Amino acid sequence: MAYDVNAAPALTDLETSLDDAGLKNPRVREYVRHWAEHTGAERVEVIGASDDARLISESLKAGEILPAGEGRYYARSYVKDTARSEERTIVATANPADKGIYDNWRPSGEMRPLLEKLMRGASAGKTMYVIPYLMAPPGSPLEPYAVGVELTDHRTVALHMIRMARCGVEHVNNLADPNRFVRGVHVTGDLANLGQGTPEDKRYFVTFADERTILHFGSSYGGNALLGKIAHGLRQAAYDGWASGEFLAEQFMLIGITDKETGRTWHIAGGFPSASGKTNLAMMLAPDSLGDRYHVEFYGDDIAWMRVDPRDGRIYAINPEFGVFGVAKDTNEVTNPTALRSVGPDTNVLFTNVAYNDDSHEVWWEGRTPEPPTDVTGWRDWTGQLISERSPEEQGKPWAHPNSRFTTTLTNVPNIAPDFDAPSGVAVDAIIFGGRTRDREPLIRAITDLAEGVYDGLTLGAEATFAAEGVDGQLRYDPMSMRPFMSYPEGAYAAHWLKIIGAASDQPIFAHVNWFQRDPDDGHFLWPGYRENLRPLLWLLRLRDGEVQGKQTPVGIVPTKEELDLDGVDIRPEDLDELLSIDTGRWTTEMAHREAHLAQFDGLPEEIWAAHRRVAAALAAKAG
Ligand code: GTP
Ligand code: SPV
Ligand code: MN
Repeated sequence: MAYDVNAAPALTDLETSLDDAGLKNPRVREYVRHWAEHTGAERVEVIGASDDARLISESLKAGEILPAGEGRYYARSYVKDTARSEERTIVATANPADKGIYDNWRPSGEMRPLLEKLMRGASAGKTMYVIPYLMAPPGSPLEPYAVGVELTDHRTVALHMIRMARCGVEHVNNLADPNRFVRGVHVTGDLANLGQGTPEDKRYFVTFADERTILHFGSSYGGNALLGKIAHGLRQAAYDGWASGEFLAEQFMLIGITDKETGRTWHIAGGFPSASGKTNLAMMLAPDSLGDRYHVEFYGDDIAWMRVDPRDGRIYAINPEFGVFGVAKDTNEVTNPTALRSVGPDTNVLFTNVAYNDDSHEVWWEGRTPEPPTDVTGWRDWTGQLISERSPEEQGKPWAHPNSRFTTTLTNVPNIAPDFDAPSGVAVDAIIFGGRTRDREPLIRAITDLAEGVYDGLTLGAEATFAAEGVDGQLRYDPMSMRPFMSYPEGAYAAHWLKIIGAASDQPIFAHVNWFQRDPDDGHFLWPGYRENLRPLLWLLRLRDGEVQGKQTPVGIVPTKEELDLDGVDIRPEDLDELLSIDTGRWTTEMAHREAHLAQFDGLPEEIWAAHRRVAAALAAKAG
């Protein structure tokens, strides 16, 4: 595109608009000026949470979003822009030693000019929204790592950022070091001409981790465009946590479980790969038979930063986010009533890529009700096609995209913990890993040894989902659920885990959970899941407190049937047996795959190899 810097029309007003917004940080102003000129944006607008109502009404007027009931909104994305792209996501630094197996490392000297070229003049005619944000509860000891400024040329992305992060100039105006903020530039590009998923793909999503700069070009979807969330909250923060030696940043949910009889509260953090149950677990309502006694509190559903608090030597976790970007599919009154409350009237929720009714402004997605609405009048699928105009071959297609989502702030979540924004976070009692695994993995197995727990996270194997393009259903290893978000080498990552958790005086117990085991013949889920998932977690906490013993197996401690509170659970006895058993033969085969998986990682700590050998030896002894 021909672009003449001198032609930038209204940028003379830039200083005035920064002044009017009260943006004082000189380094932020310098940065905004640089990228406004570079991208050719027509005007610049600094925004924060207080601008939401105005931005919503502007977006409605422009037809970028549609009303979806009282205080609820709906947006469709471009049809080829519905999920994260792992292939196009890159971590770039100046140091080739930062190259790992999963971080798609490239030299920053090569990527910088590429991104600069793609972004030059690419926001011409558009408004550049300047969004200062904080990825931490205010006052957190990790605040210095949490400050950022996203520049985006997409208003719907700005609306999402306001929901997902704490936004406003106050987060950058009085920094001890005014230069210490993550610089994130998001340029949407011409979505219809980017060759998504072809050899001519023009998209690039790059985190320049050692420069604390994020340049994303070519998408307006979630993790590709909300730079505070995934690029900063996970990739950049993981890198910073490692480089400083201070903390871990993981794709983890974070919950509290309170026993109302004793008043005791435990906290569990845990990683499941994308679209594998973190949000649902964090919003879990106790099963009816346990509801009088237990209550689950939501702290976070996608990201946790963890550190040792020197005051008591325990691991403390915070949720750096301020909202939920949740999967719509299968969310209903039975599976997740909490989620439905959090997207109810006047929540200012934004739905993306679900089905929408032009007349009634209702939304629908697969699993919302057992069958789609019978009267299809006014209903359009996520691509905008009228259901009534579908050809016979198109009848079976889903109405909503499988990765359609809802975006709502934490304060709308009915089970939000009262202390969700406590600056120091909460002490972690247990760390769990899990994923979509159709066989082998039992309902829960507890691990009491640190190296074996870290080893278990590193060997998390699961089916990938529709949350990323082109990988749905692939069985793959997803270490700690961080495979798409890894930003430094895996050997160093393992060592950093051992160091951080190892420094705690009272270490969390580990466990591997699986809600997704299936019957090989008819495919039904052996475990009912959702609200019932509280039961194995209660068992884990009792094990930690020494109240139950479980059954030692080569791969960890499994509950006995008697120990698992199953009052009111609808489950076939043979399914339960399967869920609590370990197939030694199947696990022995798995160990060979694990060995090959771990062998890819340079410099993997000897403790991890020793843990692998211990598990392998225990399996061999069992097999006799
Ligand atoms: P990301 O936001 O992509 O990181 O996903 P997530 O891990 O938060 O996943 P989420 O809780 O949104 O769940 C994704 C899908 O899994 C939804 O369609 C859920 O309905 C489904 N799901 C969640 N928990 C369970 C469960 O216990 N059993 C079954 N069968 N499905 C579940
Ligand atoms: C995921 O894909 O794991 C998400 C959604 O949590 S995104 O923000 O797009 O990464
Ligand atoms: Mn996620």
